[in-house]
Amino acid sequence: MTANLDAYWMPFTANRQFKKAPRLFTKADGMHFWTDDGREVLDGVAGLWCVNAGHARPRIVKAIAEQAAELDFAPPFQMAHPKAFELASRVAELAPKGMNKVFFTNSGSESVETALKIALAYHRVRGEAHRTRLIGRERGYHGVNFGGISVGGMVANRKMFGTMLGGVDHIRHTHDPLRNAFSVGQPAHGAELADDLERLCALHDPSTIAAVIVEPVAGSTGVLVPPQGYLQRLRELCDKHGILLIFDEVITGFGRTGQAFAAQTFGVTPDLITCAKGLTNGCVPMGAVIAKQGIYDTFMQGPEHLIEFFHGYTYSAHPLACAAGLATLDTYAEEGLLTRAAELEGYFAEAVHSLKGLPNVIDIRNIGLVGGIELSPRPGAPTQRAFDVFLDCYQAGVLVRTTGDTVALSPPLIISRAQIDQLVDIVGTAIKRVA
Ligand code: PXG
Ligand code: PLP
Repeated sequence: MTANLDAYWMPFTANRQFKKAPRLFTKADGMHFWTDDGREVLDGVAGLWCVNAGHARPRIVKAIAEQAAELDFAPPFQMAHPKAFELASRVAELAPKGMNKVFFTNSGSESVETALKIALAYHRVRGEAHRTRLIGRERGYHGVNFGGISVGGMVANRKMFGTMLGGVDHIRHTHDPLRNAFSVGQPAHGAELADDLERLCALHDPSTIAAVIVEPVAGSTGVLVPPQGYLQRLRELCDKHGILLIFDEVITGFGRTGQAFAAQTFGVTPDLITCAKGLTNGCVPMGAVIAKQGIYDTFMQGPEHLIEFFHGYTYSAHPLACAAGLATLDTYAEEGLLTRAAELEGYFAEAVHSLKGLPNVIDIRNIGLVGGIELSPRPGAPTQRAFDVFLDCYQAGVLVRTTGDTVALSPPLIISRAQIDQLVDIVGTAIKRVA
């Protein structure tokens, strides 16, 4: 490692700690990374919940290289290129029935901002401009831009940034370890927590509320799986009150829960879906908002020569991202990856739940190919126990992710059963070692 580490201000990182003992990857292939000193590291989190087909997939690599040579950029406003339409059609085919309009962005955070703006503008175009309120959920993560942190519910991501958006409120989170600890799959208790939306409707009046945004499975906040019946109840209440329901599927999209989208896994269709990450297998930044036909149609009024929605990014539907996206969806289809998490769910659940009983393990949660192992915090030093597990795993050759005192696992969907065993074994050893 010869580079000077000074200039790079690292995101979501303890910069000074990192720069004293840097951890660098210089190569990746399939299920593995390699460090700058040549060690092989099993990828237990699909990079950052995004490399769903594994690393350096030949089809995707080739598509990006060829696209860069053929058409490096095309302006996305009042112009386009063929692959943008092709990818939108392919995403619409995978989405829940009736969700068939796709707006491209460059990240999950931008997808969230876009969805919130679509919701507000939609009501206004329909003549309900009084619906301006946005409702999120405690412990929600919706990226880091101002709309996303406003509807989000992670204190550390909010407290430094002033008043954020006005007119935002939050329903309660669903984490209930007293009733649900060590649930396998969806916990039994908590559907009634969706009724918290009625409290906000009573407080603000439903006619002021534009949209509710939730993650079907909350990822960044520690893998919170929706209680049985919870999402159905939320859908019913939104319908009853004319409120749009947005599912933030940035993590759950593209096969993580056993179907293309968690909406399909749980059998609940929202009005808007935000996605990113797995859309391009993490290879080129890209996100998208998928909308119901009726929402798009509502915008398509007024004179045809006028722009219907004043929103977009310089890099919306970037040719490299579209090429990567098409090759990614081909790879998922050829290898049956979008349903592989359903096939492996039982095996994976048994493996992660085998950690029950290890020192300090206070809860284990799972769905599809996502697992969360919650540890009791060290007295006076929250997050440090889990971070020590992360460091120990890294030394032992496995990459995991921690959030608070939860260790999160979300491996590429190509993982083998033997690799699941290896992953869980190393995590278990680390938990014992740092106890
Ligand atoms: N919504 C959800 C539900 C997400 O999980 C975003 C929005 C933002 O996406 P971008 O592409 O702007 O990062 C995310 C991203 C973690 C972790 O540690 C999770 C995310 C990002 C970084 C870290 O769990 N999720
Ligand atoms: N700031 C300035 C000065 C710009 O000109 C633009 C885009 O033209 C932006 C921000 C937004 O950039 P992007 O479209 O990449 O989000």
